[in-house]
Amino acid sequence: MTSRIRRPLTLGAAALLALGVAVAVPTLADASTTLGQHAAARGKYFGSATDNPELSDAPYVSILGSEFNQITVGNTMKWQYTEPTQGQFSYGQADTIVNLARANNQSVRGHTLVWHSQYPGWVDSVPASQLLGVMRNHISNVAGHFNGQVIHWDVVNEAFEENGTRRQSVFQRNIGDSYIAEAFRAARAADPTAKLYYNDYNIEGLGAKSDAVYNLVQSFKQQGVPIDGVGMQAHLIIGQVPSSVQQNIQRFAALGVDVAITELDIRMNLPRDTTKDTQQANDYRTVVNACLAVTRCVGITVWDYTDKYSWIPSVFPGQGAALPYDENLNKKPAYTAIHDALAGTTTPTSAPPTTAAPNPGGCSATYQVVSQWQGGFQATVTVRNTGTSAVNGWTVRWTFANGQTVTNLWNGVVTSSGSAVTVRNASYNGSIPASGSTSFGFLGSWNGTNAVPASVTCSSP
Ligand code: 9MR
Repeated sequence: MTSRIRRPLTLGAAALLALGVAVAVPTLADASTTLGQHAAARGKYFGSATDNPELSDAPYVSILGSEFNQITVGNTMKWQYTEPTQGQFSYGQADTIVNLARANNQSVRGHTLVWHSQYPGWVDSVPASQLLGVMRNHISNVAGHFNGQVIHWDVVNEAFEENGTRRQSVFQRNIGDSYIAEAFRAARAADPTAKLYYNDYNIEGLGAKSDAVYNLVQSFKQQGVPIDGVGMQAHLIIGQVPSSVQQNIQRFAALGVDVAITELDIRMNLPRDTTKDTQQANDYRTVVNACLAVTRCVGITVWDYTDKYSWIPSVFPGQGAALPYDENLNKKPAYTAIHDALAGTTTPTSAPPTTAAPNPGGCSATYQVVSQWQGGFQATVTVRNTGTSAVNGWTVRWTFANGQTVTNLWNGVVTSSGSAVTVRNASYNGSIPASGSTSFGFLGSWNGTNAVPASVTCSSP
């Protein structure tokens, strides 16, 4: 198992080194390996949004610069900031963040060129017949300015209602349905290197709004409109991660576009408690694993990384604590879940791996979930000879607490009775020398919670 996990980490580090980026080669035991490093080792990024006012907070900036390998400019690339007066462009604040990201070897997602919110009031006064030209000019200037400096553009943001109809924004009303395609064409002309994304919320799972975006992407592909990706914002609520998120990412990928999780946060009713934190950690893990499972899911961005600077409490009173660091910049269980999922060493948050005390029979068993996805998981159980002489035959027992079942087991013989599981050695691995070990693995099903069994015992005759 060790080599299985180390190999991609080493490759990822080598890839970064080839790009001239100094990284410490991560090791399995290295809990200090950053989210960005682990993501890079999986061929993806793990990033954070940030905003200019926060950059005077030195401890915040330190973590922002070290833990993540991608940055999204949370506000100051928006029309309101970049063209506050018609024809007068202003990039100082966005440049500050882009330059900081470059200094930290972080890629940048551009956010956002055309949105029904956070645009200056003068846009509402543009005669309808002129708005297409005004929109093209805005895109041309902004995407032109950042040409070569952003990996993605969220070209159009939030153009659909929940029922899948077009949102009646000033652009929709005055330009018509074609404004989205026109925006993408203008963005491609201004920056041929950036991948061009459509970005929206509540499209993480299957549903009417996701279908509308799917149909848009499909029609753009058929018509040759330049679109490269779909951004799923993922402003989620604990316990309510759509069960279809991986399937949904996969269907977009099958259309020939990339997918990014662009604004991830998972809010809860305040105050925090251990149960909510555990649920949140499981939910973050679910989202990260869904992205990891689809090659074309290129990365994940949290919508800022600390509860100190989250937008949630101001918009959803009584809710918050949505991010992987608390307001004192301490890591929460959600951080550990993200970290372990990216590292490929998923450890359930609900309980640490359980090691039974050595028993008179001279063996012990360690149960570990090595990966987990919606409805399924894979676990490895390591059986150790804790005695001073060889073990000949062993039996491992545990009881599932949350209704899990074993669906397929290898390197052992399983019998189940309700939630009680008994695994005996296979014909070829019953014999374990003193201080030696063997292991068996299995695939299981779960629903809701997948806690590690409280007690895993081993006995030998
Ligand atoms: O994080 C942004 C916050 O600081 C702004 O006040 C807010 C204004 O609407 O926009 C926030 O970011 C939004 C993003 O640009 C688009 N998706 C929803 C995000 C949260 O509102």
